[in-house]
Amino acid sequence: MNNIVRFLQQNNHFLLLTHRRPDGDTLGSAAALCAGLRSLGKAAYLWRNPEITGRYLPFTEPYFAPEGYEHSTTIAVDTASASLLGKDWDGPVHLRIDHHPATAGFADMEYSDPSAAACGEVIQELLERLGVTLTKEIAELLYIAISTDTGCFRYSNTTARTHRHAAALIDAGIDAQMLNVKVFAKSRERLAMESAIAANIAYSAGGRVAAASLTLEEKTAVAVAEDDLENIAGIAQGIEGVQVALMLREEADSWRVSCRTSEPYAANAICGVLGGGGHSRAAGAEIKRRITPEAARAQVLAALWEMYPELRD
Ligand SMILES: [Mn+2]
Repeated sequence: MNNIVRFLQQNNHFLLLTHRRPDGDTLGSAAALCAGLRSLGKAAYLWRNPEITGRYLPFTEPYFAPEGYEHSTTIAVDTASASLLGKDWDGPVHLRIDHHPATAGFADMEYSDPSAAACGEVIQELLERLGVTLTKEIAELLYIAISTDTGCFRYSNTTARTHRHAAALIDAGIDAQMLNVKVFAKSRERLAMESAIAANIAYSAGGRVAAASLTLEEKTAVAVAEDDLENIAGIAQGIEGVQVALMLREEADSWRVSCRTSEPYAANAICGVLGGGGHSRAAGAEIKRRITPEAARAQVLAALWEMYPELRD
């Protein structure tokens, strides 16, 4: 971390990049870093990610770079690979700050701490090292980053360190309860989608495996917004007894696969069979074919069984 502290101190005119389909962690982390750099007298702005959704817009809009802002240093935050760099971003990346396991690097300088539950934890520690005062404004952004990536402190990535970070944020004066309501409130469309998903969950291996899918047609029928699709993999994961939750979501020409697991099953190993990757408890992959939901499920289950034959019925 010493290297990146020095790098941030020595450079200026930052542009902070968020990943594709930006979530609370990438946006909260980038905005908190942006505010922190500004407090050190630096020029810093967020790149206007074209895929940002309404849920996080109010928190991040004040940091968006104005038309014509000339940056000299770019930082990608919470971005595991070059293919996840924000849609339409094609410039160089000077620094990557992340919490995903190391992949093929794409930035000139890289720092990733996979033991952190959220990139927000890494940013919080980095700001402390930079001597940035934890203002309420910065603390709110870090709280959004950490609470969203931990499912409001419920996922297994949550550690004592995560709670210590959150405690420091609450000490800085944030209203955690109000933020939880803003970030986790469920829309009616989301509820309708959850009920559509619940209706087609297939259980196997004595209830240890749950596979669910959402077709484009089903998605259109319940009229969900992009925001409502966040963490749909968590729906099957929250069911009693489920240790491997598989969520398949149809896109125009492909299927997006999300996998959530509990011990001893490794989500990144299962998704690795399909050419994807991620964390041990949460990972993803893509099936780049137009096939039926049944065929997509069969393919994902085959990948699961290849890794864990004992889960085959
Ligand atoms: Mn993250």
